Amino acid sequence: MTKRISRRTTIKTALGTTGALALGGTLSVGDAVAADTSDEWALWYTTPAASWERESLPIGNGALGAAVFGTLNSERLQFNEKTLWTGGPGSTRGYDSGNWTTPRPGRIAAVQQRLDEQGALDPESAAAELGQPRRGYGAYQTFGDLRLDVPGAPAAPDASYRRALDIRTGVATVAYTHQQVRHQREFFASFPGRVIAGRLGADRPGQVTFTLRYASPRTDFTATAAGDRITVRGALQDNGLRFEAQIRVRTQGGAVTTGTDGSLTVTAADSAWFVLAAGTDYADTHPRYRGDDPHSSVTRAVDAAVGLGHQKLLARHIDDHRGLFDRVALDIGQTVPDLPTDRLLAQYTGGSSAADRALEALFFQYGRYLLIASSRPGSLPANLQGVWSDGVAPPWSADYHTNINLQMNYWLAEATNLAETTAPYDRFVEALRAPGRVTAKEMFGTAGWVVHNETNPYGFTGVHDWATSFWFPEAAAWLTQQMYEHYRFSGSTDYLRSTAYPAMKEAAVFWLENLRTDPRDGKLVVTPSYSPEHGDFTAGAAMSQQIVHDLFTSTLEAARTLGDDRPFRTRVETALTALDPGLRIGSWGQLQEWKTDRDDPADDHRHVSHLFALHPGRQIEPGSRWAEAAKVSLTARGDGGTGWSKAWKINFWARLYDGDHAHKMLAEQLRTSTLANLWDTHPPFQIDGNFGAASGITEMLLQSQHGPIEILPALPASWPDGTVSGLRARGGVTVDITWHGGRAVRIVLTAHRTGELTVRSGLFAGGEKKFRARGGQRYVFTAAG
Ligand code: FUC
Repeated sequence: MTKRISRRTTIKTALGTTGALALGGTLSVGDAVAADTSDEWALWYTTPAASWERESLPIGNGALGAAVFGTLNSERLQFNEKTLWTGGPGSTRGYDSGNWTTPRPGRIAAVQQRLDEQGALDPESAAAELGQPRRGYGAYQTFGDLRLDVPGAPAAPDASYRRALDIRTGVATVAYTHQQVRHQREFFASFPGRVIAGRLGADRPGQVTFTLRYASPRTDFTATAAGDRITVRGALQDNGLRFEAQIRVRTQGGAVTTGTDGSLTVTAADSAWFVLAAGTDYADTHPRYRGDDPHSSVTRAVDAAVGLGHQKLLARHIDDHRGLFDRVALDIGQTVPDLPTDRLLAQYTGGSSAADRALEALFFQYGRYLLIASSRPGSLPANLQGVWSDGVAPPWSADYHTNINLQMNYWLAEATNLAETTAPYDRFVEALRAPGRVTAKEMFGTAGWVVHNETNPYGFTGVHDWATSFWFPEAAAWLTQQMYEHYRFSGSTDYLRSTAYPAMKEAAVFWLENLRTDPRDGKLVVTPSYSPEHGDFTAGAAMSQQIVHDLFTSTLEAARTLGDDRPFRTRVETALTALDPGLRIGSWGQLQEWKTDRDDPADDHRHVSHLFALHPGRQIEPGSRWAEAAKVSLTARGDGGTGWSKAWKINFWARLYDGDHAHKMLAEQLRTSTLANLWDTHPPFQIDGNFGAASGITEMLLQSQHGPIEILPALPASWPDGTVSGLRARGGVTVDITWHGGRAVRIVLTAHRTGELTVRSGLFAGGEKKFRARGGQRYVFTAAG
């Protein structure tokens, strides 16, 4: 079905051989560095990037990221290291983790009292009571730019120019012809090698000449060059965080000379390649958040990569990347046109063309690519911009917003078969518990752990005073949801016991101690409660209740699975029975966002928080009256919103089994909230929308949140024929589906664990098949059988 248009370039080399060199293949000296420029899984362009945000192409290995510009006479590789953050302990502005700097005994109880009496409180008054100015929060920093100045390169591109990112291999390339010489650059970020690597080649010997230099918007560093190495060292002025980057360059032929300005110049080489490693002395340990000086680990990484050699480094990178990326294949009837990605996007209508399908499939796989590139074990999780961030003052500090954004970043991880990418998330949550415990004690006077609306890598678990976003103690509970999902997908009780359950239980303890009986109806409620960034403070807003309901339900399940002690289980059971579940239908048939009927049918606010129970929660069953009410609310909110909001709506409509509306939201996101480099835009660039959309597309094809595996639950009319393979369902199952005319014709389930499975599809008589699957077995169902 898929037509693949190959633009594999055939190049005459200096040695007189002619051939198309696959990127992963042997690249001999003097040959052009010819990439396999097949377009099926590539983003490509005919001009250099003029804008970091809209056009640069991201590569990354989790800890390190770089944005490739492809500028002809001065290549710009803007790069990041995930832990380079101002703020926190030692910040010149002071730091308090957001905990109240002076005790406020009885303050929360006083607000609860006012809510009991008045029913609502405006956010400004609540912030005056409970907030405080934020100090020393800090911001994610660019590490700087690696510039490759190429003297004599043309100033402007001509028809020979091409800039591409192959998301299947994780290699970015820039190629152009100048004065009959074909030049090519390639860049990748190796997870096994812990480096970013680049190579410059030409199809004639002696044609590679450039100067490599470091540039930064800060002045807190020294850059020195010695031999084939540039060393950049410094400490952030704000908090003294030490950082170091090293770059080493190797050539075939030609010469390398050092500049007193810390640059290296390569002259008349046949080809040259370099590696870059970077690190800081950040550690994720409360309360100091400092570890070893980065010098030796950075030195080891660059030296090991140089020792390995370019070809092996590249081959290992591609193996590692494809080991994750290739697990899922998606064909929704796309034909990849011979069109640069910016034009493909500009021409996209969400209609029935095969080119539109190509963009949708690419966008899905790009979401997976971005997660692989920005979330690997050993560093922090993907932040608001993944790992990519330009400048010293990114939007929202490029932090970890926990009122949806960080959670959304990981919605796709399990179902799209990238469970390994959740390790940094788990570790981040684990690291938040120590400061979160302090906040629970100091602000609430209780046990448990808590974090509010947003956090940084320095354990900011308290509050600030921006009225509409400072208060959200439910965030800790919500964060643990992904961990329980990891267990539900994998079935690993070891993981549940060691990792998920301790975090869940401690979040549950916080709520057991902090719920309060609503004098109006005797139900347990969260108070004060604030539906994210919307409306007044009240008691028992729907999302607050649904999150606690979800946490208690999962904690209880986990406690039973692990056989945790009876008294604790009884406590959770009792609280769950008394808890207001946060589901209520209002006067116009809507699912209420608040406990009282305050919803405005004309309100199109981007947060649709009261539908948490539909997605990412599992409290609302499809076909129920709650699902109907959720649909009324969602319809009223409309199809607009910021990038991530549209992405969430794809998931909602998929969970309502409305594939056409889910597809409409996908089309809205691509048409109005996607930049030329396919980054999601809020605006500005925010990566959550990329991840949320990939999750939504998956939800259209496969769901399992209620237990049964649902095949093609929300297939849109515009995807009548297709195949998907390698998706994961809860219960440890890999799922492959082929469909024709909107109906599944072949389902392959690979069971990784032994257990009862229920599979729902029109393929089965009565719409359902139940059987006991044996771990390691593959089960094939076809229309004929
Ligand atoms: C939440 C959203 C905003 C933005 C911010 C980073 O607070 O409400 O729209 O996405 O996160």
